Amino acid sequence: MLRTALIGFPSTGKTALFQLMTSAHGAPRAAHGRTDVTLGVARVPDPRLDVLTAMYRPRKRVPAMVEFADIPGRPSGSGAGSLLDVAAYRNADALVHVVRAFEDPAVPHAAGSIDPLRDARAMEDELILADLAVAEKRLDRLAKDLKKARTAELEGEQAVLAACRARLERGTALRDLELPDDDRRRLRGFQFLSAKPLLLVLNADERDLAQGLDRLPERYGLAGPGTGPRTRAVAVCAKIELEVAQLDEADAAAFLADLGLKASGLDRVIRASYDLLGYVSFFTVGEDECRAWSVPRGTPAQAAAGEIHTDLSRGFIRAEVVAFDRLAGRGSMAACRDHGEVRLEGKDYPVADGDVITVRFAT
Ligand SMILES: Nc1nc2c(ncn2[C@@H]2O[C@H](COP(=O)(O)OP(=O)(O)OP(=O)(O)O)[C@@H](O)[C@H]2O)c(=O)[nH]1
Ligand SMILES: [Mg+2]
Repeated sequence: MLRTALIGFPSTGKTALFQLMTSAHGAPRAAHGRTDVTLGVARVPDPRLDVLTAMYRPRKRVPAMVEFADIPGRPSGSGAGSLLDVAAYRNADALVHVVRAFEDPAVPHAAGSIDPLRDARAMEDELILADLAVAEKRLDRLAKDLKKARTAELEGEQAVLAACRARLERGTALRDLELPDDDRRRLRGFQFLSAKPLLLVLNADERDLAQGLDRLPERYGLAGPGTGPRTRAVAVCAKIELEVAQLDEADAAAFLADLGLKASGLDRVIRASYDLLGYVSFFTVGEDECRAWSVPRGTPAQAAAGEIHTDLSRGFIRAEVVAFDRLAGRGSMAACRDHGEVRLEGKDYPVADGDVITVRFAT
């Protein structure tokens, strides 16, 4: 399951967004050993799963899921330590920075005024400072160890960490750093925050709805040229959309249309996250269960099978694959077979978005 953590200064709407994303799916729970970290799960909306469910009428319908961790914000300049002691940030596949754009005299802004670009940059600086603290600490330790014994591995680690430190000292995040696989492996354990893909969620003012939310991140300078490949920005209006989410489906759709929104906040945030991370969905079907799964684009069939169950990966023989569009078009797996549209693929086959997969495996 894809794991994300909400990051942001106080009173930006993190908890409101968390509720918007996760309210449809069970009660949130406290993270292990922390009372200030709340974990919740969002179901990934996917109309294709509805089509498959209508076709198979399974006992269970299981959407793909994304975990969100909600953590109270601390004011800008709280120091690197304030980010470093939250494991949910370090364990996340992506960070979601909730940036406040809504005005509300009843909800004071920690920095005294509304300025999304300033806040986005301030958070970037916090991430960079937190990483710098980690890199420096490890480099000090390495210098001592290398005096005792020089090994190629330690020297390699020192070289790549020094490159990271130089970059961080220039005020640049590690997100877009291109590295050979060896160096990537050396850095993995540090879980650098500024290396994680970053989704900026602009929490818009109600008045912004009139002009539409699509272009809002760009208008604030949070999207467009100059923002790196591993960042995305999307705008929501958490408070209003939370109210809409409490309506039944038909009313909610009508209300969203009234507001000029093409999709719900949940939809837009999830889609932006998938796009950011390069995730694709594949499906497993049957009378027992129809289910959506998410894997990074290009994941080989054998590894994708491992998402379902480790036995399926271990005993993997072949994957029977049919594209969702074909299956939906023909109306049944049998018809797809008759037309030769069910392919047999080996363990290295890169799973494509919309693949409906049956894993053949030996126990
Ligand atoms: N007007 C308006 N108010 C909002 C919006 N989103 C959140 N709020 C309000 O702002 C206040 C703070 O929102 P929260 O979601 O609790 O903010 P937070 O980021 O979780 O705050 P911390 O956990 O303290 O860091 C609450 O009173 C919300 O109702 C919004 O889009 N518009
Ligand atoms: Mg909160």
